[in-house]
Amino acid sequence: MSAPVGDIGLIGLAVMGQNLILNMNDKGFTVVAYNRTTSKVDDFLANEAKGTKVQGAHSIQELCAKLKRPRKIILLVKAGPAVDSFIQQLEPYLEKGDIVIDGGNSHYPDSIRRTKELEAKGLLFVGSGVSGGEEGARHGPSLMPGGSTAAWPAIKEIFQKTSAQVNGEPCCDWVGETGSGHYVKMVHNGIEYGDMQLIAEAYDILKRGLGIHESEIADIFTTWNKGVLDSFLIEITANILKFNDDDGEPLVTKILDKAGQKGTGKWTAIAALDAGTAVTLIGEAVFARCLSAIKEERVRASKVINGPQREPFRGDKQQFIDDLEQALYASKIISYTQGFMLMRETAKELEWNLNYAGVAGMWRGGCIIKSVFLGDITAAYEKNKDLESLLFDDFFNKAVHKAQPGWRRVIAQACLWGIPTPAFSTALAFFDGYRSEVVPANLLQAQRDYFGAHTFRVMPGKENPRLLKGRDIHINWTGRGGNVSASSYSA
Ligand code: 2AM
Repeated sequence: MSAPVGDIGLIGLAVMGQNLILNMNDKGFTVVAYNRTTSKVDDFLANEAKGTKVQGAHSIQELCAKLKRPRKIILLVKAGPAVDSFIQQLEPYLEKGDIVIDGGNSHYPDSIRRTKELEAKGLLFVGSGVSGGEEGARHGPSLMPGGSTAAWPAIKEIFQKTSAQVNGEPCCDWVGETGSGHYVKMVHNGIEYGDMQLIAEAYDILKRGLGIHESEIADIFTTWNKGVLDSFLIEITANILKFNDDDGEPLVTKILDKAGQKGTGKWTAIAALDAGTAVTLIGEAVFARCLSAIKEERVRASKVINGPQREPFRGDKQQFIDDLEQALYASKIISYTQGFMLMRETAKELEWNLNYAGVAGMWRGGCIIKSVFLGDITAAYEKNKDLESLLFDDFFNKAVHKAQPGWRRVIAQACLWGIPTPAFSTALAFFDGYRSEVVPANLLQAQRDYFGAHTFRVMPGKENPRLLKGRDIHINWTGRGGNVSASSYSA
């Protein structure tokens, strides 16, 4: 048999898989393609891949035989059992040091498990976030690989050449251990939910608050896209708002206001609750979609629940629009701050060495949340890889201070108008909580001790013989009952 020619194999010839193969082919790599339904291999070779270096395989054995060592095989199949099934089918034909890469939408706990299982067999596993949809896969996606660290040198060149490039830098770097690639992809999707919700709230305020028509709102977004908000989502929002139906009406005004979701935003919110990290903005973005989904109930409610009489805006309109830009920017800073706090917390718990500067760099191009802003996050983590939160970085610290007055004015005005701003408002509430040396959790602790004898600790500087430092204290608040604390009962 002739020497193997394949640089990398790919299983799963749906659109994403086909596009990623063609992309890797363009970058000079010889890809071997395989699919469960093998007729798709022939179709692909005869059509989309015609005239390329792409090779076909009609069995797993043939696929493995055509690959140079260490073998690298990307799975782009439906997340779940199909991934495990292919790993099982591949194993008999793989040798020590070969690399299985899952580029699908797997949930990170599966990637943690698969890394451990394959490493125990002397194989290497990579779970890679792939973002940017079909277009990204074809012309340069954001790639977020994590897993067996020993695999990185072997796949680095293919991955970094295949990914999107921003200012000559690849939107791909090694994320970290085990399931971290898919974890970071999940957080990326949650952040995408947040960014979209913030833009939707800004649109709502401009439309229902200021009474501005879509065509003019499009111009405002176009202007914003030249400043600190410069990003793909702002750009496409301007284009969407400009897009008219045949009767000249903005098409967006005819779209039913019921948002769908595939669940990765929800995963991020659940992960945040599990980690005990206040990722409130993504949470609100998920809930806003839930509220949108009960359209019929909202229609009924709108008939019987009145909001405030909406007064026409009498202030300086341009000033308010500038404030709104700052409100959007500040809220976005909070959302990313929260997202990175979540990754930091999980990394601590799972003992991952996460490459935070690299993560922001990977998101700079090729994906939905790509923006200039991400370059600033990369810079912040390059300055200090152990940064506690983005708000401690000089650049972002100055930015939120500058944005703060306008941010508050916008939310106050929206409240008076009765226009919901769950994402803007939760961002500001987080900001005010985060910068508070003292929060009213003292009262919560007192309540918990009062009704449940859950005990509390004394505030530094307030110690006395009854309130001893470093001790779990229980007070008999009512003068009745005993002094037994909750930890003394075995409930
Ligand atoms: P198919 O073309 O044979 O259906 C996206 O659905 C990709 O995942 C396709 O390549 C599809 O293969 C593959 N796929 C989906 N479910 C699968 C399964 N249970 N086993 C193997 N491949 C699967």
